Amino acid sequence: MTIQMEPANESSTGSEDNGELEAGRDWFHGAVVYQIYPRSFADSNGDGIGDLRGIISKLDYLHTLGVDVVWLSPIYASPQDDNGYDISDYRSVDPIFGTLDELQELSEGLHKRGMKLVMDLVVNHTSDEHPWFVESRSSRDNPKRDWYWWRQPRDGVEPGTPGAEPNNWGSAFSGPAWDYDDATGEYYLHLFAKKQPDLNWENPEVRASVYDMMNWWLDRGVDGFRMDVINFISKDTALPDGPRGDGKLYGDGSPYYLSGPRIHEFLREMHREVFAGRDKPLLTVGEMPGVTVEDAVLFTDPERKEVDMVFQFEHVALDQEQGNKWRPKKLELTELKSSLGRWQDALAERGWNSFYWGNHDQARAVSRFGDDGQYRELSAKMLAGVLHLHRGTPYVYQGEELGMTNMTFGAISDYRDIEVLNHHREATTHLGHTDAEVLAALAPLNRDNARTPVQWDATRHGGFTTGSPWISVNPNANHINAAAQVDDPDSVFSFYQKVIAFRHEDPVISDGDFTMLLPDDPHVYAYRRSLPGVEILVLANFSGSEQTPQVDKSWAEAEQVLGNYTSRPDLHLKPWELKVFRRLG
Ligand code: TEU
Ligand code: CA
Repeated sequence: MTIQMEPANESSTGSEDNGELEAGRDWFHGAVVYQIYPRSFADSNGDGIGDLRGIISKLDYLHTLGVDVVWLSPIYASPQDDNGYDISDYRSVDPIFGTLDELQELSEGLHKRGMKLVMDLVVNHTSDEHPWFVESRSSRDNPKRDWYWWRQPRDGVEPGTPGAEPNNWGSAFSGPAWDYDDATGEYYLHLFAKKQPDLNWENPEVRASVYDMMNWWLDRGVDGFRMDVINFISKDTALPDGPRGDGKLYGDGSPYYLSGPRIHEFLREMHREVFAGRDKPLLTVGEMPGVTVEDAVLFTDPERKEVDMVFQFEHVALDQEQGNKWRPKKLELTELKSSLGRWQDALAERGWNSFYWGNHDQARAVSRFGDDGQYRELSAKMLAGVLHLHRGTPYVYQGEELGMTNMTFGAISDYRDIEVLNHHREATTHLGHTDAEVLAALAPLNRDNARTPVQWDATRHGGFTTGSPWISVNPNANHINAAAQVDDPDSVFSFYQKVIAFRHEDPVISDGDFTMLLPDDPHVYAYRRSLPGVEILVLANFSGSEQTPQVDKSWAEAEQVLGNYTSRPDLHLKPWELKVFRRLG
């Protein structure tokens, strides 16, 4: 079966100027992307798991919000060990989510409303249940043996016992990055879960098969890909031991696979084999944990033909000791500004930024960067403004537009995420921590915070399901929900509508220059955007106390075009206030 897509009707989303873009200005400069994590979005059949039919029922909601693109986290056939990031068939839809026909309907429904569909591409690894891996593990001389990373046990150590792994790398989900396979007496590499063996991109057949699959999806009308950990696909084939940090059981292999030796070559080859010559506007975004600004410029320089933009992780590592999410610490606003400002500057001439506060792997934006108590609505709106008015393509993670918060889980049995469950087991059994200590440490930044279901209304389970949800719904769904917000002009949702429309309508937002102001102010995030003849000032208070930022006083006379309080013609900021001024000249 084929998914026949209609041409996108741009006229309804505010991106109607797409046809008239100046040369060199890419369409996605003016676009906003919305991420759907299908398992937690909307359940249509009462089995407690979100599905495609559920998404289809919310297309008008997305259209009302005004987003241009939907990025759909994986819906492919999968044993669901990592909620679909472990794929066993790239060309089919997992029955828990629906059917290929329903995906076609979703795609057509988006296109009809002027939105695009971007699929998740998970090709650093497959599921261990993918036929490629089933074959690969079947014998040492199977033709697909070399499609994955198989290595001999370490000399002199009993195979299958601790220390016999081919190197000391740890997996992102605790334990070693190697699993011993009795049948053939070798280990395979898995940078993530055991059920996520890494594909060997050195093998040209692997690359050709991936490109083939990508072309199959594009031919069926999808509009691009978000590429999972795509900067991990090229590994140093010597697979050397990595440095061992304090209190760590395993070594860090990332120096040998992060933006590895052939990464740019692989992405350029992918571009040539998959994207080149396709004339409709597509979107490619590479998820790249640990990517440096220098490399990001190379990845996103349009002339190099690699990807349109990358997700970088610097600003979501600032609230942790040494980037360890299980050791949270207070975020310093000055560090956040210096980090995001550096990315703005580095990609000003060449390349393009993406911007996000949250996704399915991160804490909820308002709980993390704002104040999810007394100032929840104000700070959620402020954060929306600060993020979306930067130079770069903004991403909204489902529920963020409602100001959804982190979840308070009780016991470890309330969690579902493999990363959390594995870490809890390792920390309590091998690192000597108590259950209470581990639960306290993982509360603020664990991934399940983002995975509680979208809160649609105040009915049972937040209107997400009529059955029993696969993960608890946040009890605050009784007052934080879509039904209460969509028609309320003062809601967080309505504020998101405004900032999204702002990008669509004002070229100074989509394409203006960026200048960070007041880098040393510990409470105020301030920046200017400008094009010849017009400039915008963004002032945002990241604190619960009043602030008077030291910016050019003449701005007080400019028109205030956006704010989260009633506008006042001055430069003072109330708690968590956002003020945006615009002037000509
Ligand atoms: O995430 C990649 C990644 O490195 C992390 O953000 C990871 O989720 C973890 O939080 C590290 O602490 C991508 C996907 O977004 C994630 O959901 C998958 O679990 C992972 O790849 C493996 O496919
Ligand atoms: Ca369902």
